[in-house]
Amino acid sequence: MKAIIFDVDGTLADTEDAHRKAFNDAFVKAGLGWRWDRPLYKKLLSVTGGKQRIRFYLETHLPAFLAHDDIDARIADLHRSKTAFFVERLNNGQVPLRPGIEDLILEARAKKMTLAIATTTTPVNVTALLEANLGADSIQWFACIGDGGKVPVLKPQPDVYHWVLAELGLAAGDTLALEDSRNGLVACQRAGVPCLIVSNDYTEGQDFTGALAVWQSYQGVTVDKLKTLHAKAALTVL
Ligand code: XBP
Ligand code: MG
Repeated sequence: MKAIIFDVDGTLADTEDAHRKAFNDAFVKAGLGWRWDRPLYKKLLSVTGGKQRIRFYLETHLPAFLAHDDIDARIADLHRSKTAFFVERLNNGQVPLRPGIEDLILEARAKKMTLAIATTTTPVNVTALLEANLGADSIQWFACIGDGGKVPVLKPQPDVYHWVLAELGLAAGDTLALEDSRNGLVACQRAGVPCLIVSNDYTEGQDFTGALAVWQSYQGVTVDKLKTLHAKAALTVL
């Protein structure tokens, strides 16, 4: 195991409720009567990417709205507004890292492991989350940051993992990805990247067949535990 690749949403932090509230803030600001509650948002999470998620909502709940000539621009405007509300929450310190994540990152850094990020979210969301929780320098701790701005096609397609592996110059099997969702797991599988799932309230109960393991928390997770898991997976493949 030469590198650990971190997903962001649901892995570094339980961000999805903050995303959900930011979408709702944007809908209110735009004078729309839409409101995404938790059960609805859980369903909408089947589609990654905020713009794609808004479109999916319209397709499934308000198909007539899609007939607007300027629908793409409307969705883009709504998403820009949502991102501003989300970043405001991050900057206000309202989105902490998942318990155990900071210790794991600091230990991995001390052990000179290569760290990377593979996410489908908007780039500014990643930098704001890292800066708010780990300090301004922390962006430099990651050898590369693959995000929704680097690749056009999001998870569950493997593009962001291919991009990260190419940047790192490593084979998929030499890395370990930390993910929280089925879409993340499938992206890993399609790229051949071994994947540990640490689930959360939004992703618990999804189909995680093929994950190296499914855990519920990062508390007590050490680099050695990850290496043991990774080594066992390599043996199984042989
Ligand atoms: C996370 C996502 C993201 C966020 C929204 O998926 O699907 O789209 O919910 O972010 P993953 P944006 O953890 O698998 O990367 O609104 O910035 O797209
Ligand atoms: Mg995730």
